[in-house]
Amino acid sequence: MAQFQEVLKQSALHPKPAGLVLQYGTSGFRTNAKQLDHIMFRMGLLATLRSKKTKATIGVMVTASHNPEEDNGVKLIDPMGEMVTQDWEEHATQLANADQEDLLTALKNIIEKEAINMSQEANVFVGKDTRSSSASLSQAVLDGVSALGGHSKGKRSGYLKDIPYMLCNGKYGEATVEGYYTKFCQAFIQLTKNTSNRTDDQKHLCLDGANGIGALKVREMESHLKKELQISLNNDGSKGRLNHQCGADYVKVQQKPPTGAHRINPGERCCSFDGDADRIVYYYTDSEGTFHLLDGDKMATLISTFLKELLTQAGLDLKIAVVQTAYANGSSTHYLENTMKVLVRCTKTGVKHLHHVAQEFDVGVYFEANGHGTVLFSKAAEEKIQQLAEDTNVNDKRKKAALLLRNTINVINQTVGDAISDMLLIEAILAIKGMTIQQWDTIYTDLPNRQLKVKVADRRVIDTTDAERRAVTPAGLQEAIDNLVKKYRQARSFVRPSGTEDVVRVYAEADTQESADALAHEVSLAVYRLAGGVGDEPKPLH
Ligand code: NG1
Ligand code: ZN
Repeated sequence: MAQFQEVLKQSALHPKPAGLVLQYGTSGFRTNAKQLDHIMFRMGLLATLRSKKTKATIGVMVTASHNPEEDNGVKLIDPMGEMVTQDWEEHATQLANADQEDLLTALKNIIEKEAINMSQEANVFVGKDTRSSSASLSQAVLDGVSALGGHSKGKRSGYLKDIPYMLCNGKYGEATVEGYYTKFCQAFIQLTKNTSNRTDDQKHLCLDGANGIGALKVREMESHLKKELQISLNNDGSKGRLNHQCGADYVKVQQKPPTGAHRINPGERCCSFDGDADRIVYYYTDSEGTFHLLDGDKMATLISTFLKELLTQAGLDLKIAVVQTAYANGSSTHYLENTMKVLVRCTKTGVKHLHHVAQEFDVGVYFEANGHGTVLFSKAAEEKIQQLAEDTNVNDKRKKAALLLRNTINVINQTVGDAISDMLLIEAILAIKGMTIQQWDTIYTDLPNRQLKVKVADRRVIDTTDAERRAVTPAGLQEAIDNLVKKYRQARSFVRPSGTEDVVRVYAEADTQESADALAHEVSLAVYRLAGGVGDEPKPLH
């Protein structure tokens, strides 16, 4: 077939380095940008097949999120804005690793397995972040799309979060970038309309854009906010490097403010996006100059408490749950379950897993501790809220709650975690509750914790179960961890192979920072010894 001839011809321009094996990981393929050209071309092919199969538009995002500037990555987005299914992740890995001469066979295998009608039209949206490698890599995706006769719906050089949004073809509002801003900003203005006496101080937010795409989009969006939110934007991409000493990952892991920000006044509300603006964390410094981080767990708690109160006031019997991963601070889980009486579920790391579980509830609030997350409402829940908001026979209290719920739904980007939408949601809740960032912070106190990385020869020797909280292999590792955990109070620890870096991640929490640090170190040593550590043995933190 002529189509396959074209694939052959084009693929020669995007050759696969011999011997390179890459895995479709937590968030697609991610590695040094120099190794990704053939992957991009092949993902263009795969997205085209996926579009033919689903008879809908597929998104391809060229980004490595919070990774350093020299990395890049790619992930595929399904028609409703979700990550592609497991089967297609496997197809992606197969296609990516096929040797140059086996590419057509690998492609034909997928076509056969999925019974794809090759005469079906295909449409693909391609988006990229601001990395210097993103222009040529996204071109490689487009080459893949056109080699299989797919149409690329414009070379989208913009914000990645609007891709899933537009894929929904208008389900969440007018399907244009302009519609995206208008919808979220209008909902925010509606939500904050009756919060009397908001001073300019309260309307002010200090934002670190990580020198990424979110910063550009916030600039474009600002006028729609009509001064109801006044943003001081730092690390806006005009000079600094992407994610370099700034951004949500830096702030969360280093537990300190980003560089490149203005001097933060005590109590000033600040937040950081990551480079592709799907993560957000909040922070402030207190009058003693101590830094306080409010991460994904704090956001999930604030949001779920707010929604639960509104559902009660509205008299709506809808099932709400919070979905977390093993990295959620134990204090947050304890507070949600025991004080708020909210159902909490734990899944494997990676938003695709959280998203999936959140869909099981009427209202599913999901966040990773690192600030990646959103809220999902079932169709039935949205309908009930809508009906109540329009019902003329309900009392004022119920009606008011229903209207607030309706506007809350409108401020949320339900397709994926979207830092801009999350920011507007948090800002609206704080405004409605008249809450300062310190008051929000004191809802519960985080247990001291520590995350470390251990280099091993092959991280796949670690296999986990129970939402990654227990290691099944190598033999003896889980026992060693259990024995170490017993030595400390309020302690918990687990290890898992990273899906985005060639390391094993170690997490530990305990009643004091010293204990959390010591436990994390001891567990790192156990990993090093039992799972084939390479390089120097991990050293104690103190
Ligand atoms: P890995 O490298 O699999 O731990 C990291 C984050 C995830 C998720 C992905 C995708 C942690 C501990 N892990 O995954 O939560 O955000 O990157 O960006 O933060
Ligand atoms: Zn990201």
